[in-house]
Amino acid sequence: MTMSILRVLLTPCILASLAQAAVRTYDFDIGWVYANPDGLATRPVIGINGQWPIPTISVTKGDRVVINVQNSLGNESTSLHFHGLYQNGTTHMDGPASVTQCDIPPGQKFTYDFTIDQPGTYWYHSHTRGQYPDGLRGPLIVHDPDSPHKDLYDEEIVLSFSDWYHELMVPLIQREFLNIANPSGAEPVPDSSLVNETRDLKVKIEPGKTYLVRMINMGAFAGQYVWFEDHTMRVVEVDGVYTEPQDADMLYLTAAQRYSVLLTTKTETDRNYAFVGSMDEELFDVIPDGLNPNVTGWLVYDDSKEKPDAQEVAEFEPFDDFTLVPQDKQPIFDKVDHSVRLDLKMDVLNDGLNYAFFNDRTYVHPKVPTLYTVLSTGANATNPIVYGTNTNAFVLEANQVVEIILNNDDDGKHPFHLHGHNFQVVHRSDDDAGFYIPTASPPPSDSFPSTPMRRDTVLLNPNGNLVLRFRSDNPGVWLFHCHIEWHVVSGLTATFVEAPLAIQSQLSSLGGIPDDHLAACKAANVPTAGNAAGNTRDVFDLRGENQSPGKLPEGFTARGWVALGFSALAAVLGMAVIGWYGVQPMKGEGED
Ligand SMILES: *[C@@H]1O[C@H](CO)[C@@H](O)[C@H](O)[C@H]1NC(C)=O
Ligand SMILES: *[C@@H]1O[C@H](CO)[C@@H](O)[C@H](O)[C@H]1NC(C)=O
Ligand SMILES: *[C@@H]1O[C@H](CO)[C@@H](O)[C@H](O)[C@H]1NC(C)=O
Ligand SMILES: *[C@@H]1O[C@H](CO)[C@@H](O)[C@H](O)[C@H]1NC(C)=O
Ligand SMILES: *[C@@H]1O[C@H](CO)[C@@H](O)[C@H](O)[C@H]1NC(C)=O
Ligand SMILES: [Cu+2]
Repeated sequence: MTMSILRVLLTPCILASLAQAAVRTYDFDIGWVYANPDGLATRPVIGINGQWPIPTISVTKGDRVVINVQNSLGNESTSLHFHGLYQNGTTHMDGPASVTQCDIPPGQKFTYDFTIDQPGTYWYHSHTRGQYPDGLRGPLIVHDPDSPHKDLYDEEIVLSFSDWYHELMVPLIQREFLNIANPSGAEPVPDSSLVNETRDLKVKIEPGKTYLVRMINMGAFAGQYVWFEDHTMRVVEVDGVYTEPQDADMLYLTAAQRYSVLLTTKTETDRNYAFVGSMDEELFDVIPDGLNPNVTGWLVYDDSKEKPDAQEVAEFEPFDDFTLVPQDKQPIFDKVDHSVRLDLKMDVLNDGLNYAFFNDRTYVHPKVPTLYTVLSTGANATNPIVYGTNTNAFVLEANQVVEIILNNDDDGKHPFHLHGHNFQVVHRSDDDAGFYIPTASPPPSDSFPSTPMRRDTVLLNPNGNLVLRFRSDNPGVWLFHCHIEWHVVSGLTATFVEAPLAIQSQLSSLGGIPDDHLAACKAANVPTAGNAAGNTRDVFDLRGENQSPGKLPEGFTARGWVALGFSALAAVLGMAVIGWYGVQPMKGEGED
């Protein structure tokens, strides 16, 4: 990695306690490069400064980070989100396009500037529609001189796990996923599993030491089972939250989850050990012939010795994260001020495509980024109507205990992520429990854990439910969405507008949205004021807003549509074949 991209400038600090705070400046030129990470196909990937994998952002708690982005992709817009960071006071630096900023069009520059005041294992990735699986995803590590576990380990290791596609996302979305030939919404199945964006990772370790292994699932879709042969993991952090140590033989990392574990090496160096990331095939509608869901890496004690193949495990029995206890023992928020219920389902709309819904609405991005609507609608910003009919917007008051009840009316697993916060996971049902019934017993609320685990991404079980709680102490516009990128594309997103009047005063005290952010909108021809439709005069008039296709006519079932979709496809293919024959020169024609 070229060190010129990282300039560390020490800021003079008046306060001795902040003496270590630094400004870390990164110049990120985002552009296409070619790579072949699984050895099976060379393809264009999105790199930074001509390199892929992209650099790790590695800072110390308290640092200010300045990232100067140049979009050199030429043919795609982009954005960066810093997954898990609270962005307290800087919601405009959170990253999601059409939410807290405009997409950065090709040729434009855009600066992210924020302070990180939380320790742990994070990552950063594009938050432009469907883009990060093309490679714009990397670790973000926040070191903590005050970590409660710092005396328990000698060194750190960072491992990313991910799924990988040989095709680019744009054609996968258009030709396979959102296509009338796919009315059931089957997600494209990855071609490979990677660790550190390769299938050949050797991790050099020394005997008789303890390592802090930071693991991140940066994938688009697949959860990964992870285990180290003959070595126990001791979990000490999830998604940036320190936990009471607990031993685990196998972990399950959904897309976007992180774990830090203590791993103590053996005293002998007589052999090397395999470790495995294994994609959860239950997520896949079909398992293509020849798919290898596993990636093997090695703990290398002695490089001259064999790197053994992984042994087969009979069953996947991962550690249950629900049993984790945060090290700070934050008590359960037991008095809920505002409960939000979200019912999830998948269905076909009248364009024949399969979408994802919360409460019968699929997310469609507004014409004006939601944050800019907050800033330009005055006191009307507290009225959810101004954010549009397809943004699933909820306005939260400041400093309340907010609860999300999430009901899964779908037979798939979904990893849910909230921006701007972590949340207490106070209840998670098993598969097929149906909708959560708050008043029923069991589970009465006194069966909730007294110090629930907190994290920022959590798995919702098939046809099951989840109850999450957090305090609305961070004014901002924060998305809540499934972290399977296919489901983001098909609309499984809600918008929390937290303390909108406080956002207005916070940002005006900073001097408003920075000029380069507004310039990106101008270059992209995106309005920066008014309601979701861009109406500044009557903010309750949403005419012209972006909306989803309409519902299927009554009595027209998705199953019926599947059948029709296939016959329509057959007809289209038939016509195409006829058309193709039609343009072939007739035998003998034009030969005289
Ligand atoms: C953008 O450019 C890349 C690299 O040249 C190319 O592979 C890709 O197909 C292009 N994408 C679109 C959407 O045109
Ligand atoms: C894995 O990748 C991360 C991020 O690029 C890097 O910091 C780390 O050193 C790599 N680990 C190994 C064992 O090479
Ligand atoms: C992947 O690993 C699992 C668990 O060990 C095993 O059952 C499966 O056979 C492996 N698949 C391949 C293709 O090696
Ligand atoms: C954000 O900052 C405020 C004021 O310092 C603090 O009370 C609050 O806990 C912070 N919220 C988060 C999510 O860090
Ligand atoms: C709220 O919107 C209505 C309708 O556009 C407008 O008449 C009113 O002045 C707005 N209120 C404020 C405080 O901006
Ligand atoms: Cu999902």
